[in-house]
Amino acid sequence: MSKVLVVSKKQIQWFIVVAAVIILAGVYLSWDQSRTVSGQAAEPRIFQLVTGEYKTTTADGKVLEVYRWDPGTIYVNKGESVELHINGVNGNSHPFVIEGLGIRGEVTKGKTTIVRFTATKEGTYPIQCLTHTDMRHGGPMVGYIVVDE
Ligand SMILES: [Cu+2]
Repeated sequence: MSKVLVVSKKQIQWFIVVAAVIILAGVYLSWDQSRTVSGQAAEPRIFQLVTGEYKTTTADGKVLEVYRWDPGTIYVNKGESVELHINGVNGNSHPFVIEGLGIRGEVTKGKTTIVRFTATKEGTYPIQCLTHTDMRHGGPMVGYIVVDE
């Protein structure tokens, strides 16, 4: 006994339509996943900074000394992943805050401090050394992170 399978032309058309939908859905889903994965794997943009120092002696023998972040201004885009690699050159210790980003840290001589952030709001965020705050304390050691759209 053998079974005879009777397939109508309409059934074949339906089969082709269903197969096409499944293939297109698979292509769409795999494309969508690969887009998401590459988005998450985005490398941060790295900025190299150093702690620098200006020092001079006035005509009457007074020593003036100021520590600085160098470069003093950094421009980033809103939503981009950023890393600051701050290398301690001048000055033994620079404890700092970045106002508005909720970041605290310290840069010490001969070491690199890495600061990671993604700013979600436009604005200017000061990076302020807590030791060298003004002229009387070897500052102002302040820099600016400018976040644009
Ligand atoms: Cu400092």
